[in-house]
Amino acid sequence: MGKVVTLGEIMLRLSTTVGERISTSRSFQAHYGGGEANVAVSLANFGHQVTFATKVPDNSLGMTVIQQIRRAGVDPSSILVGGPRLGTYYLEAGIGSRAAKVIYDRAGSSFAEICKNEWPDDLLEGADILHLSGITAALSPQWCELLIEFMQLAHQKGCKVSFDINYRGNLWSQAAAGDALARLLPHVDYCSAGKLDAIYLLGIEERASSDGEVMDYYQAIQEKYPSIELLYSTKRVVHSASSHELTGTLWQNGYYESVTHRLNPIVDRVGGGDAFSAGILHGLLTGKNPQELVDFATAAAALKHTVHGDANLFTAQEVEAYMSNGSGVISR
Ligand code: KDG
Repeated sequence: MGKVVTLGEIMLRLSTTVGERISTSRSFQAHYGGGEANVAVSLANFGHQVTFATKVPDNSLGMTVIQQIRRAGVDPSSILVGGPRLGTYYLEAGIGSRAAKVIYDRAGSSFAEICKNEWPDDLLEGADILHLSGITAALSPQWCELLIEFMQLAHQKGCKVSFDINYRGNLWSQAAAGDALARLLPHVDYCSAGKLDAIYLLGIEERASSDGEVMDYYQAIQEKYPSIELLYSTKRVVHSASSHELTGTLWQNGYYESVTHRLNPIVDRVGGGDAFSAGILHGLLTGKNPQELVDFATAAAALKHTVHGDANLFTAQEVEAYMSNGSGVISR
């Protein structure tokens, strides 16, 4: 098993029940989530030693985050306490052909306000992987600089850098994200990036549909950023908000695709990408081959869609049992 540090923002999520709009909802379900926290929880469920670094305010919301992180089996000792507030996001659940909707209320959060490294020098000591995401770079130009600093520090300590582009259109423009990614990606070893990221954020020319397969984009990203050893993302076929088909794809000295899973019904799709990333990192830490990596990660992501909240709560044994019973698989 491995040692992983993830660093990013965690927020209070307030979600409507299915069939309610935010404007008329009289009650909201509370969960806590954030891309890097979700990866941390999932990896802890898979049995790894995981530290989650973030900053939360010194109030009941901040203390609840710390309790939840500890309860999930993740080390909360690198959660800084202080600053103005916990970010919040509202989720209006989708149904049928109506997609879910997200409203962020996160400006000025304790985490977003950070502008220099506030963590002790030993944060990355002994870590195999540092996992970060583009959501953090979107919070401020200072955070983009800090991410580069953390990536360089990780490499000095012999730790691999995992990075999920995680583009969020309601946080920044494609042009701003493109500029930041051009500075971040030269420091990345494992990267979650797909065809749309390649075209709209990384300046890779769109291919004609006949030869526009995801593997061509992976190859083009890898040529542009040769430090990236591994690229991965999922392909979705959307039938309705509650019925999708999911296939995992991966590039590691060659192209690999998982079996396709049917997700129907979908209870909650938030965090599906993070469950996939955690599945990939788990596979790397346990010496799986590329086909096993992508199959495990896709099954983990498929299971995430069956539970409420942002984090994947399944163990590696449960993911493997789900893979071997084959119930969600529609193509091999
Ligand atoms: O990947 C899931 C995340 O989007 C969710 O947990 C909330 O971190 C979040 C964000 O910034 O949207």
